[in-house]
Amino acid sequence: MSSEKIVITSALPYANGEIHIGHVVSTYLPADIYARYCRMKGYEVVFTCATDDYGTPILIKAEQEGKTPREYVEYWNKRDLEDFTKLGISFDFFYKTSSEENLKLTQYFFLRLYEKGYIYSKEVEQPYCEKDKKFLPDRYVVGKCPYCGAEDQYSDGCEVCGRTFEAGEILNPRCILCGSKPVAKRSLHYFFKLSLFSERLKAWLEGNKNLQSEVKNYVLRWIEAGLKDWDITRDITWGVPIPLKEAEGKVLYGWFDNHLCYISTTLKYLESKGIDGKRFWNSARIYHFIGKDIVYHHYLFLPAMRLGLDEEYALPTAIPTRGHLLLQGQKFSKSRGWYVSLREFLERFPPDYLRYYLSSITPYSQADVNFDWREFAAKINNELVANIGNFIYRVLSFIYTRFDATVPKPRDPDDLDKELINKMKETTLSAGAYIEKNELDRGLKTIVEFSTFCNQYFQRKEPWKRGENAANCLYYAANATRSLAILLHPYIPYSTEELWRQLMLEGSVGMQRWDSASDLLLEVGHKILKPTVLFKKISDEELEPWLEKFKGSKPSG
Ligand code: B3M
Ligand code: ZN
Repeated sequence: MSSEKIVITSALPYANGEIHIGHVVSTYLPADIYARYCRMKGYEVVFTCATDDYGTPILIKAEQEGKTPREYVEYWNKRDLEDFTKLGISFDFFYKTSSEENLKLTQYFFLRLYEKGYIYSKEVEQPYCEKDKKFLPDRYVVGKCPYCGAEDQYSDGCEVCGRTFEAGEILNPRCILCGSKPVAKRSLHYFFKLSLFSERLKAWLEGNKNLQSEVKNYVLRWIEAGLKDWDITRDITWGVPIPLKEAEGKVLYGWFDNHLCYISTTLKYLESKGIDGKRFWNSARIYHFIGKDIVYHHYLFLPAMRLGLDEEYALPTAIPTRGHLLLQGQKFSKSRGWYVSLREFLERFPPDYLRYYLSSITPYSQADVNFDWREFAAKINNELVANIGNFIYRVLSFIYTRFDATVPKPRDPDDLDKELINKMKETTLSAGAYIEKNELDRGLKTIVEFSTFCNQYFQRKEPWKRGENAANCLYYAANATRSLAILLHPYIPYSTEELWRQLMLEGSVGMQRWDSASDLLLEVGHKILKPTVLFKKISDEELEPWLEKFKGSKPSG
């Protein structure tokens, strides 16, 4: 048994609207597959997440709904966890950035960085609405992007060209509350000297062999181009208060505290188990799973802040970064209705169908992934139903009806049996190696190929002709179904638990050792239940409403 320690986090969803299937693809599903796999390897795993509760968009929404921001974020915190749980995302702990623990850790980081001279203050001009009598940070102001000219952009960044900018850079600004033109008013702001970290960040990026090189290279180019200091102040009340007398009424920018929540949440969980959280953190492999839109924050701000505290809290081992999900070749857009919420999806299809399809089409890269309804149905029908499900059902029903529900006693293995045993061992090793490297799609492909081989094995053994072949075939094939339950578990946990139950094996499949998938542990004489099919075909009628809703798609660019 390995005593390796693993911390896994996935990017924190804003407590501001429901989770959709686009969020799942880059962040939550890959992190969950990785976490489940690591647990089965016998590693000590902590898998955490939280809602990202602060920020002006949330404050604005809460104001519009007549709720306090705390009430507002509590609602979404609960909703998000429900949705994730339905999808089988196995967080050990799901918490929030607005926790007491995160407040303490964030203020601690702020003060340490401030003492060391990594944070300085200066007066800056901020947009202020004279009618509403308040400062208007970020999304309180809309206008024209100074870089690409797109209209109706928020003052902190442009959704069209992807650039981020400072307050005051936006053209033709107006207040979102009343539409009037803001005036400039002076305010004391605190800045993090990101520029001071260029060399250390470069050394860390270049020295860390686990980071994806394509991401690393463009982050290195940003450093070459020169890093700007980072305004970490907001003149609002919803956020972590800046712990200085002269900063009363000011809070920290959400991107200062949110990634610290990875640490505060993980430590809180560990400490609730009586474990020294900081020690665990600093001796673990640490993975932060993210989507490519937040690379800047995770590859620059996050490591710089930890470097600023001389790695009192260790830097990540890797930051697995994946692309966005397109829907029928187009970008998700809630306002245009080009969007499927996770909840809505799971009302129609089993969670494992989404997990299976997305896992099979999502590479370990920045490439965007396309959700296509017909391809979704085809994958489920041809692979999950006709390949994996077919093999399992054939084997179990054969044993149930012809062998009195009992695993038969084989003779010495023939060449074909030996080939199956070898394939089982090879697949366990190679699928595991792929998952370990985060190449989850390749891991799955290897397992599906094993299942294809199993079908051919069954076909070639022709157990229905009885003879000596039958007992060997069913003994080895039954063991192959056990292996498949283990190997597929990280990807499709619900169906593999059901298979485990039908196999009348003890405990849960999630508690088994990954490596045991290469062993013949289903014993002669073992009884099984009457099998039922694990996967049902998606019919044209089920698909129709979705094709109708998302028709007229342009081919993806
Ligand atoms: N709340 C979500 C996003 O920008 C943001 C992630 C925080 S991770 C520390 O997609
Ligand atoms: Zn106004």
